[in-house]
Amino acid sequence: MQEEAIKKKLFSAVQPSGAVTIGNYIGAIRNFAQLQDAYDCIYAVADLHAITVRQEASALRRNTLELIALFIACGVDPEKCILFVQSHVPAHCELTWVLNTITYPGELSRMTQFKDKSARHAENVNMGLMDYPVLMASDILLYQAALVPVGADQKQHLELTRDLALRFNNRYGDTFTVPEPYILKESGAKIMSLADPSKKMSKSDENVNAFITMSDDRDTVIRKFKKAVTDSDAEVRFDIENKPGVSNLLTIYHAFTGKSIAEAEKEFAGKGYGDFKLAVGETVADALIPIQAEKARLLKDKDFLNGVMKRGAENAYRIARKTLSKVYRKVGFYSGE
Ligand code: AQP
Repeated sequence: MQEEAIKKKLFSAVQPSGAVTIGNYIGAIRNFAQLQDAYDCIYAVADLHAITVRQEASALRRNTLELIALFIACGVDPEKCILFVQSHVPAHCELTWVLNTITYPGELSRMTQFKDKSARHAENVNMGLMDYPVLMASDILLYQAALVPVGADQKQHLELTRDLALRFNNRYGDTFTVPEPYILKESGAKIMSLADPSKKMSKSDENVNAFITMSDDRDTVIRKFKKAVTDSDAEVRFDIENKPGVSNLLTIYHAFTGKSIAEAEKEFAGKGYGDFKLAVGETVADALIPIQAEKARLLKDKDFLNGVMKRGAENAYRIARKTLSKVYRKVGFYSGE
């Protein structure tokens, strides 16, 4: 008898909350293609998450389409993975409601991201922002994902997902797979702001010099790297504590060249920060060009992208519906059948 190996399910998502940065790319998107042969991958454009921070409607629509194109341009193959837009599968909101009833406000108000984003968007601290981790738990649990590739910044949310899965399973019987973090081999999966290396690089940063977007042109990339905050000595050395700016640039250089940090330190030994920043800028700019060209080509074929999204949502819904029916049965919703 022929045995077919059952692949583990892996889920990840990116918000269309702005132009995607090289932080999102290094920490998430570029790994997605590498994982698609070994795992059953489900990737979403998390537009429901994005509106927890105010978005302009037309920009959100454009960013959603662009993000689908970017995933594919970065090697995600819609024939191998499920690639879809979160709001196209209503089960995400439906499961969130049920999970809300086993989540305590204290555990949500303690979340670092909630505290950070509340401080950054003080004029719009809404319930959705607080409930963000429960929606994220629903994303993962709906697909019975065993693995979730997470950057350092999302570990706390994954912990909550595991707590909610266990809590639900204990109360209602075995329902959800309890997911494990998929720790990426790359060290330094967290890329910091170019303007303030104590903060993570974020696409919603108000200072455009703080991040490099995947669509920045060559001159812009180089200009932003030239402006990157470093320190007052002149040694290119990896030391997060004392030289966070230089260490961040070395991490980016390592991510785009595959050279080890030690090799990079050697390469720039005795050279000034000017040369170093220029080399990092040129390397990143060169690496972005083919991705940008492929994305532009895909964006010209909207029918193709719409087809990918439609098929993705149908396939996602097929899996999500099974989990949701099970949940509804367990909590006691009358099915009418
Ligand atoms: N700076 C980063 N370094 C490494 N990985 C990062 N990720 C985000 N920023 C970095 C990873 O990207 C994935 C998708 O993130 P997201 O868009 O869903 O939300 P986020 O983490 O909140 O990303 P941003 O850029 O900071 O968005 P905004 O500004 O809208 O909040 C995740 O896997 C994340 O780990």
